[in-house]
Amino acid sequence: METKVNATTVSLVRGDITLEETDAIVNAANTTLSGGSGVDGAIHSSGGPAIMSECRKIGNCPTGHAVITTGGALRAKHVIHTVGPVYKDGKHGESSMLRSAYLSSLALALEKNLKSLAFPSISTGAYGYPVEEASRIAVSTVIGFIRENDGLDLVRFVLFSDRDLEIYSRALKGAL
Ligand code: AR6
Repeated sequence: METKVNATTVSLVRGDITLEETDAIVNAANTTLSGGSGVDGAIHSSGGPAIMSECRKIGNCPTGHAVITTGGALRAKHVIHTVGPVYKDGKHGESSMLRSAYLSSLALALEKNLKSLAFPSISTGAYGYPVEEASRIAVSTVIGFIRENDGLDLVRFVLFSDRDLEIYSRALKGAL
């Protein structure tokens, strides 16, 4: 699914984010930037040690914030590492933290003059965020940001399953 918001294309695809050729891909990292499973593991194993070496120099990233490194051996030139919330019961500020993770990543992309960005479904794997609610937050945050800010040509969500793609497609239709 693909749509245009102002001058920015918003697209949803099913796939592996490590194969994306956008200027940056976003990593669903943890606060220590020390690697892990899921998207984080896939990005470090495909991108090689240059990414971890920059992560070590940066040191850490609080929940809801974002930092940028090289893309190493990836097709994307950069990786934006953000940290989504661990989902407890929805009453511990999870939604605002998730929104903040998306906003910080988008703001960093603009600041670095990047034109295209690919997001995974942040927090909905190991961190347990229910995907329906997370998809609505993800999509509405991205659309709100690009309505307010020019400069990005493409924002893509790369979903790992048909089910997630369907859920994000519903969220996108609902947000337009
Ligand atoms: N491409 C796109 N999506 C993927 C890929 C991939 N290659 N691999 C997994 N997904 P997760 P989180 C999907 O767990 O919930 C790590 O250990 C996956 O199916 O990667 O934010 C970090 O170090 C799910 O839909 O991220 C942190 O400790 C989504 O990406 C913690 O996990 C997010 O799942 C972060 O947990």
